[in-house]
Amino acid sequence: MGSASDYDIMSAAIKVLEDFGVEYEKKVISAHRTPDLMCEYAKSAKERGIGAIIAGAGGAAHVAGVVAAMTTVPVIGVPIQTKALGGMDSLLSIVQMPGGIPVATMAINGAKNAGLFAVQILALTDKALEEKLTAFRKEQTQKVLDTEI
Ligand code: RP5
Repeated sequence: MGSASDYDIMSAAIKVLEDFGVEYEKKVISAHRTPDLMCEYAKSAKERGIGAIIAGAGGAAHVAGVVAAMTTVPVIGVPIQTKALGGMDSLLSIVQMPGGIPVATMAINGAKNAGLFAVQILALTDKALEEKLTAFRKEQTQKVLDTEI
C-alpha cells in the first residue's frame, strides 16, 4: 500500500489471505516517497516467488500502474477512498491504464475482492487452494439461500 493510512482498508485483503492460508507480505511502498524501493520490490517480485501483487493507493494512486510496468506478476489495484474526491481520483488513476500494462482494478475500497482475486489467481496452480475457494463459494451461496427476512 502507498501509505500506512491505507491499512484500515487494505486489512480486508489481508484477512482474506489469512482465511485461505495464503502466505503474503504486507508493505508500505510509496511511488512518490520511496520510488527506488518500489522499483526494487517490483523487479524482484517474480524471482521471489510472488504470485500476485495487491496494490492499494489513494489520490494520484500510481503505485499499481508503476509496479505493473516493472513486473509480469499480475497486479490488482485497490483505489482507496479519499477525503477530497471520495476515491474517484484513486479509481480513475488506477483503472485507466493505457493498453499494454494491465492492472486488475477493484471497486473503491474493494480490498476484500482484491484478496479473493489474488486467491483465484493462485488457485489456478494450487489444487488445495482451489478446493478452499469452491467451499467458500458454496458457503456464501448457502448463506444467501438460508436468509430469512
Ligand atoms: C497515497 O496518498 C496513499 O496511498 C494514501 O492513500 C494517500 C495519502 O497518504 P498519506 O498522506 O496518508 O500518507 O500515496
